[in-house]
Formats: sequence, structure tokens, C-alpha cells
Amino acid sequence: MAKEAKTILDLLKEKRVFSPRKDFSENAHVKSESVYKKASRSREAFWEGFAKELDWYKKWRKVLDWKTPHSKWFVGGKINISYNCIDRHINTARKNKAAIIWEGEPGDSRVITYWDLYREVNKFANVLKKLGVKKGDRITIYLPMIPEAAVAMLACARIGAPHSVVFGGFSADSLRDRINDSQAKILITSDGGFRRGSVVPLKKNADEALFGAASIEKVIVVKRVGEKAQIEMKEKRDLWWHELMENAPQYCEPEKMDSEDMLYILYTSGTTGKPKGIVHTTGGYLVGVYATTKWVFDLKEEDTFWCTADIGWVTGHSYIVYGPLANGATSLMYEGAPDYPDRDRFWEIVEKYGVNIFYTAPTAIRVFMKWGEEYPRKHDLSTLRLLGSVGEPINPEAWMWYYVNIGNKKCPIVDTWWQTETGMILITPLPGVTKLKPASATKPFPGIEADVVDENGKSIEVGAGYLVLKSPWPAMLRTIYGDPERYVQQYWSRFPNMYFTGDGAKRDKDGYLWLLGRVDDVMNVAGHRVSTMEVESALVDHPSVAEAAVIGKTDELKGQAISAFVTLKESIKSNSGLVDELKKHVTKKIGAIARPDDIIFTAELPKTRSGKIMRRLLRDIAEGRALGDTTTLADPTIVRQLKDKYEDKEG
Ligand code: 7RM
Repeated sequence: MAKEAKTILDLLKEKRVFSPRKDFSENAHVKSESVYKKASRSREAFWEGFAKELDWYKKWRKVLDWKTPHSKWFVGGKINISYNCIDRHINTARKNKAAIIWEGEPGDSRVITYWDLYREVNKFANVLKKLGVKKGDRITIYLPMIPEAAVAMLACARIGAPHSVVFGGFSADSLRDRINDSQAKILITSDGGFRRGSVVPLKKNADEALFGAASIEKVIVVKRVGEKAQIEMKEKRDLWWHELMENAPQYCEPEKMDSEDMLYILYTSGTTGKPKGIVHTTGGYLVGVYATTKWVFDLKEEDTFWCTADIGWVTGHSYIVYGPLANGATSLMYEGAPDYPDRDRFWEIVEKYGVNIFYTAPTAIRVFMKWGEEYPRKHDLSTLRLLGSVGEPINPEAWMWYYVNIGNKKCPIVDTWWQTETGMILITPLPGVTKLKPASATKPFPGIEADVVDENGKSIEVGAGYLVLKSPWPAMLRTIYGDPERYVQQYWSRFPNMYFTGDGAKRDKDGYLWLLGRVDDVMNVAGHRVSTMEVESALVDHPSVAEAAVIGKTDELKGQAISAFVTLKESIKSNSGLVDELKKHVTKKIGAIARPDDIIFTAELPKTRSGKIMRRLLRDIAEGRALGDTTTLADPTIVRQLKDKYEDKEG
């Protein structure tokens, strides 16, 4: 316990408060706390106000239809998201404004104006239609961070074909599972992508995934790396993006989507081995991301907004593509790693494009901290006026480092809490009004009813408990694709009439929220969600492994690192070669983000008398704590032996 308690205590001791600067507040979209009161007086009227700033084909009859746990927003409304992200800007002064500024890893770059985006999206929507894609057909996108990824998403949205973007770092097996779960008809990929000077073989992975993914009829391939990747184009199945685009017609009428028509599926890790296909719909999602992009980031017409996430995660969906473009903003997109070719790559990009708003993850900030101030100091970062953080709890030290070294003590930091499921930011400061406390995500966004509750669902005024949401919000997930019961069971069963987030949180006497990390079997590794069960299944899939238990161990840089405790089949002898082999096996099954840092072989795993693996004890062992209560164990000596073994390994 000692270690965990210390971090929480540190948080509780945190006393510094940073009030918004006067010059920032005076010019901010939100200048006064009265928005909170106004929103809580009528949440529906509050969200409706944002909906009215968008373009609808047909107005909604009703803002919200709520039958717990199912919500419908802007009922009866008809809208198209690609129209709202593109068409409505091209008859304004934004026509030739940069919509996407793209920086490739090797240093190539493209500036895509709203007009350019309009042309590309229309043409690609026509390409999809010509290949027989109809409203409702699912399309899988497996691309690097290149503009075509955004074009493909928006083209899908234009014709009403839900996209399912799969992160380019996922393996062939993971891609196959996601294709099969969604029964996608088309796969969009590229010959490869660049990562730290080498080529990620996306097309090769895709080919492998397609053995056993029969729903895919056509594969569209973007040429990104050219000769640097050896790829094979399968006749009749594989088509080049650029060839299809050559003769595609210039205009494609947007599909008039119902507010509740599906916009996308995005897979995320849950507490079982099988990722969940989170379903987002059209009207409410757009209103939610539009509103939060505008208010949380205080987004202005002239801003260059850079969110460093990958498009394969929800942060990329909501805050690289849909939120910024719905606001007519300039969104920066970067293909590569933060340390390639050197550790100042991010700051070089901020300087090169005069980035004003910068949104990244604590794990990246902690790595920058380790690399040292010299890297940001090499560059002029004076254009920055607001910083954001997302993906995991940020520690006060990292917050302060970010505030001083990147923000030059003048930029507010918005620590934004949300999830794939929430679709939009839900807990966050409003930069023009909220007093910041380093490492607190502060307060629910106006109109959001979050609470901290105990085991019985009773609200805890001041203290720690479970984070729940007590009323619906526009961008909330509607269901889990193909598994409506799991939706109810997963999110709405733990506490009656409340959405359970899976996170722990503490509320202080000022009503500020401090996120404490997951309380379920989901790990957070460098800002990525990884399920312990998924890694366990991958390990057990190896012929030498009998049983595996996986835990997230506190890690200074990554937040959590993966430790695996493995029992081998009787005939197998452990050896260091096998450790590497198992790590490789997990990488192959899931992807590099799930690769265990430690693998410890053990003759047995600590289990309760009813056969449940005691992960808490494994965590104690991995984090070097005194062993807690072991009385419920079937065989307490196992833990002692394991602990000795672990400490031997560390020493
Ligand atoms: C946006 C995203 C969701 C999980 C969530 C939390 C953790 C995210 C914060 C955070 C503390 C934050 N979607 N999390 N943001 N924890 N402070 N500001 O990350 O679906 O991939 O992950 O991430 O545990 O439940 S996600």
C-alpha cells in the first residue's frame, strides 16, 4: 500500500492555485462562472444552444429522450457531419483557410485548405459509392497519421457509412478481430507508414489480417512509402487510392443522416479479453465535440490547434478531426514520433507553424521532463497560449514542468478527463474562469452531472470513491456494437441509474475532482488503454504457457507498465529466451503497446479458495510493497516464494 498512498497524499498536499490571467479571461469565450448555473438550470436548453450553431437539414423535435440507460439526442433532427465540418465553411472567408496542416515524419508537409478538403472528401465519397458502399455499411480504416485518414473518415461520414478506425500500431490479429466484429465491407490502408525512420508494414499486416476476414470485398491502398515497402496488390481485391481518385466526380451529395444514425465504431479495451466496439451516433456527438472544442480550448478563428494523439484513438477522432473542423479551425496533424530525428521534434513543429493550442498526454510530458529543458529551449514557443493534457492522471511535478517549460508560466493547462465511451471531454477546467490546481481535472463541464460515490452508490461529499455520471450527455456512447446487453451490464449495472466510468476519483472541499486511475482490470500504459485479460489471453495462446496473470505496475514514465506472471506447461523449462519469445508473441497478437515489461515464471499463481487470481497481491509484489492480507489464499506460501523470486530478479 505504501507507494500508492504516497502519491495520493502528495496530491492532497497540493496547495498551489493558479487563477486565470486577466488578459486571457477578458478575451475568452467563457468569461464567467455563471455558465455552470445556467447549464444546470436547463441542461437541455444549454446543449440546444450549441446545436443551433450547427447546420441542420431538419430541426429536432425534442432535445433529449432518456429512458435509462438509453438516450436519444436531438430527436428527429437531420444533419450531416461532413457538411458541418467542410461545406459550411467554404462559402465563408474560411474557404482558403488551412483546415489541416500536416507534417510527415521525414519532414514532408502539406497544407490542406477547406476547399482542398472539400474536393478530396467529395471525390473519395464518390469512390466509396462507386465500390458499392451504402449507408450503414461499415468501413475499416487502418492508416498512419496522414491526411488521407481524415479524408477517409469524413468521406464515410458524408455517405453515412460508419467507420471503424484501427490504430496503425495494432497487429494483424487485432485488425482481423475488429474487422470481423464489425463485418466491414471495405478496408482502407496504406503501403506503409513511417516511424522513427523505419517503415511500418501496414499493407503486409492487412494482407495477413484478411486471411479469415471474409467480409472485406475491396482494399483501398494509399501510397505513402513507395519503394520502401515491398507490397503485393491482390488482383480485383486491392485498389490504389490515387488511381481511384483520378476520375472520381467532384461532388457528392451528403446523406441526410438522422441524429441517431451511427457515425462510427471505435474499439476499446474493457475488462474482458474481447475489445468493445463503442458506438457513437451523429447529432449528439457532433454537438458535444463542437461545444467542448470551442470552450475547453477557447478556440478562436486564428488559432492553430495541435492535438498529438493518433487518429486511431478517440482523442484523434474528437479533437483532431471532428471538433476542430466543425469549428472551422486549423488542425495540425503529425505523423511521427516525438524523438525523431531528435528530441526537440515537437517544439520544432510548434515553432515552424506557430502553434497556439497544444494538447498531449502526461506520459509524453514525463518523457520530455526526463530529456530535459534544453530541447524546448531551442525553440520559440511564444505562440502557445493554452496547453492541454489527456489520457491518464497527470502528477503535480509533470504539471508544473509543463506549465513552466512549455507554457512559460502564461498558458493555462486544461487537464481533461474523458473516455472513448464519453466521446467528448466531461471533466475539465474552463480556461477563462477556472482556478487551476496542478493535477486536478477540476470540475465537470457545464451541463455534466458527475459524482463520486461509495460502494453503495451513495454520494461522497469530500473524499475518495468511484466516479459516476448521473445524467446523459450528447456524445455518450449509445451501445456496444453487436452486444447491447454488454452495454447495460458494463456501464449501468454497478450502480443503479448511474453510468460507471471504471475510474476512482476524489473530491476535495472546494468540489475539485482528482482522478485516481482505473479501479477495474484495465491498465493505462503510456496513455493507452490495455486490458489485463487481453494480454493474458495472448500469453495463454502461446503453446508453452499454462496460465497467466497480468497487472499494471506503477511506472514513472508510462503511468503503468505491464507485468506478467506466467506458469508454464509441465514439460516446459523456463529460460530467458522464452521471456523474449513471449514478449514477441504478445506484440504479434495485439501490438507493441501491449508488450509486457516483465515476465516472471512461477510454478503457481496466488489464488483464493474459490480459484480467483489475487491480482492485488501480484501488484504488491511487482511494486515492492509489504504483502497485505493473504488469509483468503488457498496456499499463502506461493506469494512468499513469488515475492522472493521477483526481488531476486530486480536485484
Ligand atoms: C480520452 C481517453 C479512458 C481512461 C479513463 C481514465 C483515463 C483519461 C484522464 C484520465 C486522469 C485525465 N480515452 N483518463 N483522461 N485519467 N485524468 N485527464 O483517454 O478510452 O482511451 O481512456 O483514461 O482512466 O477511464 S480512453
